Amino acid sequence: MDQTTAERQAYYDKLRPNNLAPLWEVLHDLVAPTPNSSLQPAIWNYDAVRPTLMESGALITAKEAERRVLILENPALPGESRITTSLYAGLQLVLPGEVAPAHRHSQSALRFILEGSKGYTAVDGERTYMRRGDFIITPTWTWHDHGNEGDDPVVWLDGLDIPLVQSLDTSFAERYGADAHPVSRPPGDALARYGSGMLPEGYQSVRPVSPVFNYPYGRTRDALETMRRSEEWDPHHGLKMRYVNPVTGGPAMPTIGTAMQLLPKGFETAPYRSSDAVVYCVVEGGGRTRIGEQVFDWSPSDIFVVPSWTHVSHETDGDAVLFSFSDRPVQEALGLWREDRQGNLEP
Ligand code: GTQ
Repeated sequence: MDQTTAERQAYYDKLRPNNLAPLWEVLHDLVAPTPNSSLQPAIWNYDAVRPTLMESGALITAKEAERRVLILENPALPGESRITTSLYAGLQLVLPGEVAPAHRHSQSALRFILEGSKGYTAVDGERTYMRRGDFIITPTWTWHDHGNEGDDPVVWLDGLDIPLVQSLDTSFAERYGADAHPVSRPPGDALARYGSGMLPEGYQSVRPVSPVFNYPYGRTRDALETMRRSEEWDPHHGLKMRYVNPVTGGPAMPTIGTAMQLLPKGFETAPYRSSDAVVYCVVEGGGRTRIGEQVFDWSPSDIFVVPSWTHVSHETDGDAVLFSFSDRPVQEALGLWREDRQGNLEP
């Protein structure tokens, strides 16, 4: 240690007991020229994870677990229950006849359905039945319980803003005290009322969340299939549609943005990056995605994550459909969101 280093170290040692620290030692990490995320790109192969998930079904009931979920942890952040810096993801299993009891919390959740046809989620008094490819929301502080009335396991991908809420220290949660919250409206009511290109006379939205809480895959897929005929492909995204709150045109929930994109057979997207780390779930088709320097092959139900400000490009074998979610609405609301369509692969 030279004289200067020793003097400075002695000075820093005096600071610590007083809860002080020198900015100049950390400034360039704190105020980085580009996001210096510690996230790693990663993929979860559904066929490989599924048997392990099913094993949990014999180990604990949905009721005892409250939510029987395997958390998808970013490999760079083991034990932190997060797939990106701000978002949590997990695979939830509900076996035939099981219920996951009613509760509510400040964290917002999305469900993206992978398996089963008779699973349901009830949100604030309305049940919605869930099928593969359906996108369902449980907005902040809404009562929700899940169940399975069918003969096959029900599995979905959960996406929650748990780490974001954690970093703001705003977690509140309570149990309803019974398995199910009372049902007061017939299934499909919200979609008919708010998702038919009309709104009830005099309707005023009271919260920044979509009154539609199930966006069925049939409608999404039909929309993409009809639009593909116009052949207007975005070089970076193919044909990409964002899920919106029909009242505002904004995202379905304020903290998590979601999209579905169609990439036709043989399509290669141009390199793209954005400041939001993105979680993808393959709905249909096969292909591969380059994330930074790594290439990940994927097939239906695989889940992969792209870190912030990392180049991503997709290539498909057949027609492919990808669901994705990120914290983009938060970044946009705060004026932080950026994208780079230059495709310049220099760092
Ligand atoms: O279904 O309410 O994956 O509260 C994590 C926390 C799911 C849920 C999760 C939750 C839920």
